[in-house]
Amino acid sequence: MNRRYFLHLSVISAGYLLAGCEDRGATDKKQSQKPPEIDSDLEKLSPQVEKLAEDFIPFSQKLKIPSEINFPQASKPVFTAQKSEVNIFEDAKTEVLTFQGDLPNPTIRISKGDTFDLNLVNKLADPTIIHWHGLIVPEEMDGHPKDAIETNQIKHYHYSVNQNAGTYWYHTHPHGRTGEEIYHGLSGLYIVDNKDEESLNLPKDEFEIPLIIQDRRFDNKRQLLYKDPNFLQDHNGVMGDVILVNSTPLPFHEVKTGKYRLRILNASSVRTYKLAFDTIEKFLLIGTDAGLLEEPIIVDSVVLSVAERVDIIVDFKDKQVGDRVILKTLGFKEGTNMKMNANYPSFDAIMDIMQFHITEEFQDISVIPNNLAIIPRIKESEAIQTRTITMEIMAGGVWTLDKKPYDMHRIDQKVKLGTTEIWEIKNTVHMAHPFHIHGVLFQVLDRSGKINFPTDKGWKDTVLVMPNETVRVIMNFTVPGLFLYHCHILEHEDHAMMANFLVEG
Ligand SMILES: [Cu+2]
Repeated sequence: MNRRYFLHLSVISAGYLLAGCEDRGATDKKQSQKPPEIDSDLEKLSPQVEKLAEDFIPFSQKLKIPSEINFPQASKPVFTAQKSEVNIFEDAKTEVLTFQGDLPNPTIRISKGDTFDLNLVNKLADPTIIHWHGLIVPEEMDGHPKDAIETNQIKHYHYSVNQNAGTYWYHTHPHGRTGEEIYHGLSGLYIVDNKDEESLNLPKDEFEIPLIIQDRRFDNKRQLLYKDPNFLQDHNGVMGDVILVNSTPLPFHEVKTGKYRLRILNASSVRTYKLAFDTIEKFLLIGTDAGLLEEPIIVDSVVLSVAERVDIIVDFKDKQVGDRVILKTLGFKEGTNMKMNANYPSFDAIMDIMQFHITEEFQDISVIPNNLAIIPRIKESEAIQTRTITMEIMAGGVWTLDKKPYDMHRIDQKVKLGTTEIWEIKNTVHMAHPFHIHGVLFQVLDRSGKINFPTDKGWKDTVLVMPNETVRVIMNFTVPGLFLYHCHILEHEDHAMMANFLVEG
């Protein structure tokens, strides 16, 4: 086997040390007294785990924090989509794609009411375009694949931001290559602030941490591997064994004994995470894709599918200097029973994501308010019609919506500007799909399945539709033009699971 694996199952961090890796350092000694966690994947994946010990020490690299481009101070920043070599691993250069030469790409930071202005230069071999995910912008600014620019062309983005404070993101969206480009680096965070939120006194500055989670595959030269041509299952979604946070593999981050606001984005290709902490039982969910919830919800885990964001508050007050806390995924076996590439941890794999090192006492007297935001509920009675969108897999394994493989120039739905509609998204397949609509923010009315998602209570632009489930969402169409709706599993949208709707004025 010439591939090396860095998979890190939580069972290792719980102290179930395998022969030959006792020297992992102080990180795990503290917890090594605890009994191992039961992990059904351990037997299946243990050869990979042994490989890990030879190659890579988890939690040895410091979490990178993206730089920020702040508007309105920033004057016409330039994003040059380009090949770059960066240190994902400290000991090697990895060839990736970046906007400004390094990873993670900068975070866009802008206040409601301000104007966004940026030039995209395409230095890639193929056409590309940036989509501002969750931003309500004019059609020509949205980054539809029909607007992709050729090599060496420039696209000027200019629009005003007039929506809820929230954790949005950006990524390229070229026809058929979105998965490959995001996989190699072309995405980043886009945070909108506003005054209402400032008065809440939520943790900020060093106590506010953006976390972009992505699972990836690397070869033995630390180079990214995308779809494996030998495994057709990769068309169902590319899952990796190395979890990157802000482009850092299994990083650590130093914290104080106080409250932290974590803005978390799942920018993976297909993997859904069920996020939890190993030694902190409860945390607060305070926000979803497009802003704060009405009130915090106490949770012990939160499900985050591709393209979704959560805003959470975790409190390290009961920890002591020297303690370690791991953020992990508990696995999400409900997400699929489709065949995936068996060389990589499956949907139900328990995996570590990163580790927090408690390094300093801190008297945190802040209080998270009970009332965070007002979410005006869109009434069902306002809807002028209900549309049904069906998620399908066609003969030959082609992922589609309504049995029609995506055609960039076909209008699949026509909607009237200024109206409200209910969309009923019906999943007919044994795999959960995150459904994203451009040009709107929506509210989830209900879902037919059994799992209760607390994130359904907030503003959304992406919603996970479980296998054989129907989810109803409601929204107002406020911007005219041609927009997309699609599955946000990147290999599915590239396949054909995407469609166009026209909002007519
Ligand atoms: Cu899908």
